Amino acid sequence: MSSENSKNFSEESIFKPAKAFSKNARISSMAQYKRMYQESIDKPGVFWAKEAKELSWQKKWTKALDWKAPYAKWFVGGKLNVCESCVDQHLTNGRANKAAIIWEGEPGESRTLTYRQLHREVCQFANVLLAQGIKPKDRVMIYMPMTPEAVIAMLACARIGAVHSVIFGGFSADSIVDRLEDCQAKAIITSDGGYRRGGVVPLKANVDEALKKYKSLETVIVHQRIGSASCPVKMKRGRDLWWHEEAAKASPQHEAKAFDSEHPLFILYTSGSTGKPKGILHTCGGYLTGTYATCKYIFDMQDDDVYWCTADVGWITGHSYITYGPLANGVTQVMYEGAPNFPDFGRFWDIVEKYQVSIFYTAPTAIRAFIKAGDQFPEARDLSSLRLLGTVGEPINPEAWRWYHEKIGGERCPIVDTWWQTETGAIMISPLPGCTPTQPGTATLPFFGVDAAILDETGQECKANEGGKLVIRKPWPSMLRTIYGDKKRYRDTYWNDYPGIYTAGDGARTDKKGNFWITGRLDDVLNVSGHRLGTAEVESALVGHKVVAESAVVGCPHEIKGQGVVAFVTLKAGIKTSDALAKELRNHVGKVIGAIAKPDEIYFAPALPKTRSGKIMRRLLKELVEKGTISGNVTTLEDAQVITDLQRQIKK
Ligand code: 7RM
Repeated sequence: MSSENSKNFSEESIFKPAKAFSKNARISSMAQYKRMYQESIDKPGVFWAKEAKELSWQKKWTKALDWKAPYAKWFVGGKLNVCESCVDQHLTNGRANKAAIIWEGEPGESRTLTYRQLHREVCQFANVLLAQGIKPKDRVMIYMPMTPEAVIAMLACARIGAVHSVIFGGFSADSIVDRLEDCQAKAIITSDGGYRRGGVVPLKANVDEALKKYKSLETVIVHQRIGSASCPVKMKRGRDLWWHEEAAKASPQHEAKAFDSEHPLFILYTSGSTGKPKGILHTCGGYLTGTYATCKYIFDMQDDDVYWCTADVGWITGHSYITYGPLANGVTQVMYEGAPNFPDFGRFWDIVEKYQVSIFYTAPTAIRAFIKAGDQFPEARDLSSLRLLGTVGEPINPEAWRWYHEKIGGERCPIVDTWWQTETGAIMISPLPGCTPTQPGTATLPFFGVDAAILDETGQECKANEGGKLVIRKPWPSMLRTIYGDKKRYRDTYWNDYPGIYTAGDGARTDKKGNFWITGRLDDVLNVSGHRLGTAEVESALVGHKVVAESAVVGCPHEIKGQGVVAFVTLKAGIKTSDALAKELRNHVGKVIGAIAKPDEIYFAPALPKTRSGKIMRRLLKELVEKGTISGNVTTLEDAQVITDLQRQIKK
C-alpha cells in the first residue's frame, strides 16, 4: 500500500472543500487556519485555555501548563467532573430533550436516550458503583458490547472518579487476565453477551474463565443484553450482580463532585513492541479539552448534526469520538452494536439513511471491504444526508479514498483523514473540512497546538519528501501521562529518541506544501484492520502452545485488512507438520488473544533466520513474504540455508 501511496503522491488531484460546506464551517479559509495555527504554536496555553473554558469547571485552573519533560500537567489547580461537561451541562443549555444516543442493536431494535435520560441512567449507575464501595482512582474494567450501557458505565466511572479500563469485546479471557493483573481492577462491568454477525458473543462466560485465574476481583456487574433463553449465565453469589437489580435499588440522583484536572480518567491497553500491552493513562481536564476541540473543528459538529463513529468503545477511537468528544459537544450520535455485513453489506448505509446521518467516521479497512462487496449496496440507499466523512486507523489507499468520496460522499463531502494514536488521545494531524485542500493518502496538516515534525536519526528536520520519524515537539493537553505502573517504559518508548520530544513510532514525510504522509509503524507493531497488534504478542501466544519451540511473526500486505499476520513456526523435535496443526495453531492464537490476531498464514520452518548473536532477523522474513526473495544484506545471517528452505516453501 505504501508503494501505491508514493506513486500517487505527486500526481494525484487535489480536492478543495465545496463553497456550500465552507460557508457554514467553523474554519472556512486557509488564511484563518494558518493564523490560528501560528497563534496556537506561539502561545499554546492561550489557545488551549480558550477551548477548555467552554467545558464545565467547578474551579478554574491557575496555570494552563506545567511541563517538565516528559511529564505534563494541564490546567493546573483546575477542578472538574468530566461527566458534567458530557452530560449535566446539556440539561441547562437547551439540549435536555435532545437525542444524545440513538442506538441500533444488531438484530434491528432501536433505542434513543436524550441527554436528560442519559443523565438519569449515569447517575443511577454511579450510585450502583458507589454502593459496591468503588472509590476514586479504583480501577474498573468494562467488557461490554456496543450498547448505550457501555457509555453509561464509562461515564459513571468518570463521575465518581474511578478509572475505567475498557477491553474490546473481541478479546479473549486470557487477555482479560493480563490486563486485570496489570491494573489490579476491583470490579468488572460486563454483559451476558452481545450480538455479532447473527451470533452471540458470550462475554460473561469469558469473564468467568478469566476470573478462574484472577481471583482477587470483588465485584462483577452484569448487564442483561441478551436474556437467559439465548445466553444463560452463571452468577456467583457474593461476587456477581445484575445491573438492572442494583439500578432498581439506586437513586437516580447524584451530585457530581469535582476532581483535579490531572485526576486519572482511564487506562486503555494498546500493543507495543514487547508481548506485554501498555496501559496508556489519560487524565481528565486535558483529555476532555483535546477531544472536545477536535470534534468541534475537525468534525465541525453543529447542533443539528447526526454523527456516527463506527468504532468500538474498546478502542481509543470509541473513547474519544463516541463517549467523550461528541457528548461534550452535545451532538446527537448514532451507535450501532453489530457487524457491518449483517445481514449484508448494506447495513451501514441502511443506518445512514434511516437516521439521516450527516457526519460519518470509519476505518479504511471497512471501506475496502465495502468496495469488494460491490457498489449495489450504497447505491440502493439515499445517502444525501451525509455532509462530512472521516477515516482513521491506518493510511488510506487512494483507491479507497476515491471510492469513499464518490460512492459514499456523492463527491460533495469533504474527507478528513485523521492521524492520531491511543497515546495522543485526540486527533493530531487532519484536514479541517471547511478549508484544507485534501489529497488521497495524506492526513494533511497538524491540528492547532500540535507541533508535528519529521526528524532524521540525528535529530535534524527532514526536507520535503525525505522519510523520517514522526515526532511532536511540544506537549498537548490530551497526551498520555504515563504507562500505568511503568514510568521507565513510558520514557523509553516515547521520549528516548530526542530529548523532550515525543516519538510516535510512525514513519512519515512531508511534501512541499507541508502535508504529512504517514507511511506506517517503524516498530514491531502491525496494523491489522486498523487495530494495533504487537508481533511479540502473537509470538508469545504461539510459543505458549505445547508443540511450538519458536516463532517469528511479521506483517504482510493484505487487500482488505491493510496488513495480515504471517507466522513462522519451528516445532519441537518429533512433532510432524500438517494442515490440521496449522489450523490448530491459528485457533490457539485466537483463543489466547482474540480473533483479530489469528495468523493469515503459518509457515513451518525447521529453523528461523538468525544473527550470530541469536536475534531473529524479521527484516528477512518480511522481505520473503512481501517479495518471495531476499535482496538486502544477509552477511549477519548465521545459517543461509534457512532462507533457501523458507523461500521454497513460500513459493509453494
Ligand atoms: C486512532 C488509532 C495508532 C497507529 C498510528 C498509525 C496508525 C492511525 C492513521 C494511521 C496513517 C492515519 N489509534 N494510524 N490513524 N496511519 N493515517 N490517519 O488508530 O493507537 O490504535 O493506532 O495507527 O500507525 O501510530 S491506535
